[in-house]
Parts: sequence; C-alpha cells; structure tokens
Amino acid sequence: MIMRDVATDKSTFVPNENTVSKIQDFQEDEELFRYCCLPEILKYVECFTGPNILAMHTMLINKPPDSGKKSSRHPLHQDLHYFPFRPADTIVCAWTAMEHVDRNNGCLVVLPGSHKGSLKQHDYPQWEGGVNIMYHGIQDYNKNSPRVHLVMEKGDTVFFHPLLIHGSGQNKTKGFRKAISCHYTSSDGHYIDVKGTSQENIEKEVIKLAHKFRGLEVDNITLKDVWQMRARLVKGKRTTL
Ligand SMILES: O=C(O)CCC(=O)C(=O)O
Repeated sequence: MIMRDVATDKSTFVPNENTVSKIQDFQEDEELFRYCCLPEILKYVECFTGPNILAMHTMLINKPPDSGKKSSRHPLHQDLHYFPFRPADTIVCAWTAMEHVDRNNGCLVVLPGSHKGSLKQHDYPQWEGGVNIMYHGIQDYNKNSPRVHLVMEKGDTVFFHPLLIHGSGQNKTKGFRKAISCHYTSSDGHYIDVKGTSQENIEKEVIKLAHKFRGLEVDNITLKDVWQMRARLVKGKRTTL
C-alpha cells in the first residue's frame, strides 16, 4: 500500500518516488521482506516473541521534507492501538534507520517507561495543516515526562514495546528521511474482539480502507481478519494467530 503525505498538492500531482511517504504491507515483496528475516534482527526479536515468529506489520517510511504545514510529524501514539492480537509483551517493533536521523529530519521521539502503562484512547489530532491518514495520536499522557529523541546512524535499530508512547517530529531538511520497520509477534498469541474498546475507531477505519483499496467485498470482516491476512511467518511454526 503506497501512502502519500496529506500535504501533497492534488492539482499538480505527478506520481513519482517524491510523492511516496510510506509503503505499508510489503510482506509479499521478497526483496523488502529480507529485512524482516535478517538474523541480526531476529536474534533480538526472539527474546520477546519466543521461537514462533510472525511478521505482522511492515513499513518502509520515506518521511518527506515538510511542506510548511507540519504534516510530516507523526503524533505520539502506542502501536498496540492498531493491533487486535495479544499478549502485548510478545509483540516487538524493530525500526531501522536507513540514514543518519536526528531532530532535524524527524527522528523518533519516545517517552521512556510509558510501556508500563495502559493502552490509551487514540484519535486524530486537531492539527491545522492536516493529519495523515491513520495517524491517530493520544492526548492523555504525562506532559511532564521527559522525551528522548533517538539520534541514530544508518543501520542502527531500535526495538520497542507496543505500549511505548512514541512519534516523530517534522522533517526540516530537503531530503527524505528513510527507515524500515517490522512489528513481530509470537504466533502463539490470540486475537481479541475490539468492539466496545478504545480500538473500535481504528477497526472501523481499517475495514473501510480494506473495502476501498483491497476491493474486499465481503461483509462482516473484522480487524482480526485483516491482520490474519497480513501475517507472514518468519521463523518456527504458525500456531494460533
Ligand atoms: O518513522 C516514523 O516517523 C514513525 C513511525 C511510527 O511510529 C509508526 O508508523 O507507528
């Protein structure tokens, strides 16, 4: 799935690599998926997931130079908001910088220790310059808690818990800030029904998009179905997820 920044001018739009802000769900692309299978990455992932490892969510992020509207920012959020699978402690994100990243080009920012809290309500932030599709954020976090900006070099990888509150700043440079990431989970986990929970809003949005972009005509699909289709085994056995 190719994503474009909300600030993209539709009247002068010419599709080329400069208009791609993110590629999602690359699990069927053999070249990109090699990232998810790298032993250097799996060595650490396995500490969280155990031996049966599923790649659930894949992203190649090409954060564009900010257009002046600050829409290149990614609001503070917890990735578990998007996931209907549990337990949370067996999910881990690997995020690898593909070039030097710092505050100037919009590196990751994290609230250390926030993964010990609970899943919070997520909604679209009220940003004047617009917000990218699916960029839900949280308001209810400790505004006094210190923020750590992750300055990283090309190839550096950070591994983090799905409850960790994180986001990224605007890209103030003229270059595209590139990173690649994969969310892994143990295949021995289980799905939850998100109806009646804070995740109901994301389920509705994801299903709408699945109908629109993937041409899924079936009724009654759930967030679980979407994730079951995305999941790809990287190591061990596919058991319950
Ligand atoms: O790479 C970034 O700018 C942030 C990515 C992120 O947090 C996400 O997509 O969940």
